[in-house]
Amino acid sequence: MTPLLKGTKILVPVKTLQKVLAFALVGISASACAVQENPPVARVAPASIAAETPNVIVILTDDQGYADVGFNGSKDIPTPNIDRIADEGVRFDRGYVSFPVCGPSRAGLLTGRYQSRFGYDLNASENPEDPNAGLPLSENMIPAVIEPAGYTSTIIGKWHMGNHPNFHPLERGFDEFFGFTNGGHNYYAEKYRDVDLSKAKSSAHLYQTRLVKNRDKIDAKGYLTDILSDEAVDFVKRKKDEPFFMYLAYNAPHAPLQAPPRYTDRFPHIEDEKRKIYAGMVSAVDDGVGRLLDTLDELEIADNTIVFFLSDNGGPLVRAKNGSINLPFKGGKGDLFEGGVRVPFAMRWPAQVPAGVDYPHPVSSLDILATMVAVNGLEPSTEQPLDGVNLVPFVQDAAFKDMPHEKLFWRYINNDANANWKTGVLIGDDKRVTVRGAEMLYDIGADKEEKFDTKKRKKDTNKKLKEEFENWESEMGRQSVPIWNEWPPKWDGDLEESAK
Ligand SMILES: [Ca+2]
Repeated sequence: MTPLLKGTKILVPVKTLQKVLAFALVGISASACAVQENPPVARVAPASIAAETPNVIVILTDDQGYADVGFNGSKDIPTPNIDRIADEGVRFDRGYVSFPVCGPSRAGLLTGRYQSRFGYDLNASENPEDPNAGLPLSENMIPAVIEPAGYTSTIIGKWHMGNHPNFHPLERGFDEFFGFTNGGHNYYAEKYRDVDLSKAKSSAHLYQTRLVKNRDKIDAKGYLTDILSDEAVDFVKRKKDEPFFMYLAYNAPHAPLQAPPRYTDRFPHIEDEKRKIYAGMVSAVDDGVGRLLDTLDELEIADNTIVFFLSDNGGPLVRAKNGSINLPFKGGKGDLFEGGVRVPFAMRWPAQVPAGVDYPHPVSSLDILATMVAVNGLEPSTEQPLDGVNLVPFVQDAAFKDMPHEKLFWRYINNDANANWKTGVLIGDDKRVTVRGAEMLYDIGADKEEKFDTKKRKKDTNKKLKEEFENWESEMGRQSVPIWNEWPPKWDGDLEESAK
C-alpha cells in the first residue's frame, strides 16, 4: 500500500489495520521468528494512532458566483462561516467544476468521472415516467464506491439525478434522503402542494411538490434553506459515532429569488433588489454552515471530518439570473469561460491538512471522490476509472510543487443538433475554448479575464490543445440522456413568477 500522506503521519484505513494486526497476532502465536520477518507490522503499527476513518461532508451550493464568498473577496455579502472552511483549511483559487450547468456538474461530482463518459452532456429530462432520464444506473455514485470503508451516506437537498423511481437516491447507495428529486424548489414550505411529480404540468408545479424523507412525502414548515440545515445538523448528531458521508446540496441561491426579511434585512447597503434577496439567500446558507460546523465542534468530531464547499456552476448572467457576481471572470452559468466553471471551492480537514492554505493550481470537483477513495485506502475501480486525484498530498506540500491535473476538459452538447456545441481544454495556463465552431485560446495565468485571444500568436499551442481535446473526446460516450426540455410540456421562463 502506498503511503497516502506526506509528513510524519501515515493514514491507514481501519479495516486494513485490523487485517494487519490480525495477521500479526497469528504470527506471534506461531513463532517469534515469524513476527521479526513480518516488516509490515513494524511499519504499520505506529499509525494506529491516526487510523480512523474520516467523516466527509460535501456542501454544494447552486448557481453561486465565484466572487460571492468572503474567502474570494466579497465585501457586500459576508460569509464568515463558509470562510471558516477556507481559513481553517484550503482555499482553492482555481477550483473547477466539470460542467457549467447543474445536472451534468452534479453527475461528474457524484461519480468522480467526466460525465461525458456516460453521455450526460445536458440537464436530463425530469420526466418521472422515463426510465432513461437520469444518471445511468450502470454508473457507481459516491456512496456505493465508499461503502466498503463502512460509511453511512445521506443526501440532503437537491437531487436532480432523475425523477423516475429507478434513480431515487436510495437506489443509488444513499442510506438516507431528505429533499426533492427535481432540479429546483420554492423556498417557502407553506406553498408546497400534494402534487405527484408525474402529474406536474409545468416547472412551477415541480418546484412546489412536497419534500420527501427517504421515500415518503412529508409536511414541512419554514424556509427551505433553514429546513435543510436543520436536517444536516440532525444527521450529524445521529451519526456522530460512525463514519458518515453527507452530501448537503442546497438549492440556494438558485432561482426563484426568495428570502425572508430576517436575512435580507442584513443587507441595507445593497440597493439592487435582486442582489439583496440573493445576498439573503447566501446568508441563510452561511448560517446553516455555521450551525453545522459548530455541531462538529460540540461533538468533538471536527478534527477528523473532511468538509468540502463548492458551487455547482458559475452564477447565471442570463437565464435564471439571480444577482450573482463571477468577477473578475468572463461569462457565467452555461459558459466554458472561467465564469461558468471556476467556482468558490474550499476544503478543511484539521487532522491532516494545515490551515490557511491558498492553493494556486487547478483542481476539480472530480477530485472529491478520488480523495475519499485514496484516504480510505480503497482500490479504485478498473472498470469505471476515476478522473480525479487525491488532493491531500498536494495541499500538504507547502511548496505547491506538483500540479494535481496536467489537463482538464469540458464538453457541452446542446440539444439543438449540436448547433451550440461548446468545448474546453486546459493544459497548464493555456485554455482553448470553442463556441459553435469559433475557437479561442487564452493564457489563464496572465489573463484570467480571458480578454486576449492568443491563438494567432500561439498556433502550435492551439493545435496541440485541439488534438488533446480530440484524444480525450475519443474516450467519451455519445450524448445519451434524454434532454430536459422535452418534459414537462411547458417550461415557465420566469421562475420568480411561476413559483408564486
Ligand atoms: Ca446550478
